[in-house]
Amino acid sequence: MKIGITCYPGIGGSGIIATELGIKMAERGHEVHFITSNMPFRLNLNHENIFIHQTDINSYSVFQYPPYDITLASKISDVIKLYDLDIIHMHYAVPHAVCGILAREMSGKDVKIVTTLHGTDITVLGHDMSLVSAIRYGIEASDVTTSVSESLTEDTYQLINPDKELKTVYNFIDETTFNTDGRDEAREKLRKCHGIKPSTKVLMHTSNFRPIKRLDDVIRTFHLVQKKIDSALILVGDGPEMSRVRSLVKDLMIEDKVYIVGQQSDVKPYFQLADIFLLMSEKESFGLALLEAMNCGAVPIGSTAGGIREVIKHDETGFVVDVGDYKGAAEYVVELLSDSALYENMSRRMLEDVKLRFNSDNIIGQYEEIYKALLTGE
Ligand code: GMT
Repeated sequence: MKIGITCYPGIGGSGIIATELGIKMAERGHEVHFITSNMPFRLNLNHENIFIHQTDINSYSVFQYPPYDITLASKISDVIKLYDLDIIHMHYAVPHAVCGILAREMSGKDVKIVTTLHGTDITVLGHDMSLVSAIRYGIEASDVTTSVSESLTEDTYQLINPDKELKTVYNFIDETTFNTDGRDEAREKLRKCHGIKPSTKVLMHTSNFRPIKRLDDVIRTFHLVQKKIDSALILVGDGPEMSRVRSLVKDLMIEDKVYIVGQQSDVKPYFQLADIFLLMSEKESFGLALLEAMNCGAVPIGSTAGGIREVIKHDETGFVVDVGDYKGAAEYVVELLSDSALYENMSRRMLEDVKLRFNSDNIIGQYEEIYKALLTGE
C-alpha cells in the first residue's frame, strides 16, 4: 500500500505514535509518505520505503495568520497525485482530518482517509463551540475514524456526537526503544551523574508541563513520600508550568531532592532509573509516557483521568487515584516502596500486561487491517 501520514511532528505522543506507525508500516513493505510541517522528531533513520514531504508555512504581511491548514492541504493533494497514494492517515480531527478531506477534494482522487483522535482535539477543543462543527466534519467525512482509548471514544460521542461509528485502537509500545535492556547500568550511571545514592528510591514524571498535567499533584505526592522514604524526584520535560514547578519545589523546601532535568532527547535512561512513574493529569486520553515508563520497569501511579485507567490495571499493574488525590497517591507509593514483594509482583505483572495488550505488532496489524479493508471494500 502507499500511505500518507500527517501529524504534528514535535515531541508529543501523537507525533510519536504516527511516526512509529509509519516506520513499522515501511518495515512491513508499505510505501510511507510523511507530509508534515517539520521532520518528525522520532524519524531518525533512513528507510528505502519512507519519503518525507515538508510544507513551508510562509507568512505574508497581507495575511494576519500564516495559512498552515491550506498550505498543508495543498501539499497533501500534490503528494496524493504525484505518488498515487491509496490511504492518507491523519492524526487529529482538527486541523489534520479536515486538511486531508480538503486535499482529497483538490486532488480529485479516490484516496481513503483514516483519522486518529488523540485527545486534545476532543477533550479540550471539543468544549470550544466554534470548533465542534469542524471536528464533527473531520470525523464523519473520514472513511474510518479511530480513537486511542475507550474513554476517548466515549468522550467523543458525548462531546461531538458524530454520526459515525468510532473504532478504538490502543496506542502501542515501541519495544525497540523502551525496554529494560541495560537497566542496571543505566541506573548506576545516572545515579552517579546526579549524585543519587543506590539506596534512594526514585520517582519520576515526564510531560509537556501543561496545566492539565497537574504538576502540583506530582510534587505534593513526592513531598509526602520523602517524609517517610529516602527518595528523589526526577522531572523530565518543559512547558508553561515550569516556573510554578520551581517555586512550589522551593516553597516545600525539597530543592535538594528534586532533579529538574528539562527536555531530554533520550528519556529511556530516566524511565529505567525510576522505581515509580507518576502521571496525575486532569485529562489524558491515553498517556503514552506511562506505557514507555512501564516497559522500562517503572511501576505507575496515575489519576483516573481518561484512558489512564485503561493503561494501568488498578491494584494489578499499578495504582490509580481520583484526580487531585495526591495524598492517596503518596500512600500507594509508600506502600509499594516499603514492601519489596508487592513491588516485585506488581512490576512483573505490569511488564507482562504491556507486552500482551500494547504489543506493537498486534496494534500495527489492527491499523493494517483497517487500511486493507478500506481498499478491498470489505
Ligand atoms: O499529552 C499531550 O499534551 C500531548 C498530546 C499529543 O498530541 O501528543 O497527547 C495526546 O496524544 C497521546 C498519543 O495518543 C496520548 O497518549 C495523550 O494522552 C494525549 N494527551 C491528552 O489527552 C491530554
